[in-house]
Amino acid sequence: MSTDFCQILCTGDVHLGRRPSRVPTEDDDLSVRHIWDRFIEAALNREVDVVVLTGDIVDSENEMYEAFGALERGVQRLLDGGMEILAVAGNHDHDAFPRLVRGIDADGFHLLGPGGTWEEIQIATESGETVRFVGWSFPQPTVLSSPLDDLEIAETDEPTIGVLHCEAESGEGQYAPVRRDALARLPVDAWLLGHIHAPNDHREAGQSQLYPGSLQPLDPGEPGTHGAWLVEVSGQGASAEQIPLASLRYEEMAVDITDCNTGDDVEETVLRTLRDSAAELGEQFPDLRHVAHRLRFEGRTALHREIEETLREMVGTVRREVDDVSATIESFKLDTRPDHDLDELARADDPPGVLAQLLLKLENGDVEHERVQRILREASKATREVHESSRYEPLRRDSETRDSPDREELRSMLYQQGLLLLDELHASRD
Ligand SMILES: [Mn+2]
Repeated sequence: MSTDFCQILCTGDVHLGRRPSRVPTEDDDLSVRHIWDRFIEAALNREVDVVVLTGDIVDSENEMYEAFGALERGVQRLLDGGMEILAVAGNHDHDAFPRLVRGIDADGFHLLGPGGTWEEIQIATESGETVRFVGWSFPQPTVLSSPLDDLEIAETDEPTIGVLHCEAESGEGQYAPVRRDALARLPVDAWLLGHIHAPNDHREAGQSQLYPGSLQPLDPGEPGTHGAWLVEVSGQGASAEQIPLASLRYEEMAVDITDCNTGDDVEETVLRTLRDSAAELGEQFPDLRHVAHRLRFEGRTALHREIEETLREMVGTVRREVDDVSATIESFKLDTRPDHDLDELARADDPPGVLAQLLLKLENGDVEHERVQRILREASKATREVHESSRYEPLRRDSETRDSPDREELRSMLYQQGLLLLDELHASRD
């Protein structure tokens, strides 16, 4: 019945050896290694023809020993199951991955294009058809030019799949930058890509350009559904479907607290939000075990100071369980608006009045005013110093904390801190 020539299970950016950030560390179900094992199971259970790995499978900076063991065992199981494995090396494993392939030295385990060259390989599948794969591997940690400059592919009748670890977008960057239209001009039915951790099944001029994304999300900058991708190749081209294998999900969510009158009300609202979220997502994704929430609070409230304290205590300590799924708060942001009448307060020249004048300017985005300019400059200098401190170097590997806050983030941080200060001034006057 099926007209498929070839079934491929694809993943990339596994980063074996890294730990997902801001989740309970004692929980082995959330480890990358655990989801890697799940990926191997999925390939075996589905009896796919080929497993494609799009680079950065191991993270050479961390725990190499653990990563190597898990990778080696997984590859061996796939080979024993009669599967072909095609891989390219990424910027993080340009050195480690080729070494591993040489160590295993099996006919079914192919590293495509070692040392920054292009390589073509034909795979004959059980249906008797052949599929052509072309691939290129990172030779060093950074590559400033497009690998496509050295690629020539002959036209053929066979379906062709390209495998590449690269930055596909504008054609600029340090990690093998390529333009999407340049990818689309080549006689390739589907590109299986690596490097960008957000899953994206992009179509360019009818060609599939799939970023499978990280197998298990690694930090809050990788929200949404993650997992492997099942790619089916036929005479008509290729189609891709995500298999949500990840046990972890980072979820951003808005919570309106306009109707909350006390800190206890807020706590109750948050707990209910976590419970509902765990229940709903757990039902939708059977492999899910943990949801780390980033909560954004909205609405009008006079409870700023109290909410801030309540929430600080809840982050990292509160845990709600529904069936197999637990829910925590990874961080929160207050986008609430004050119950104070800022316009009214701003008419006075006492400390709350001066603060209210400033808050109104921040709120209206009137950042050209001299005093606002000065405060933004000082805040920018202070945050940059902290950000550039060598002490926090490890945090710069986290996509969340890689860049120091931009002007808009600073404006919003100052606004919220100003509201807290206003509450404080009111409390001390009362
Ligand atoms: Mn990469």
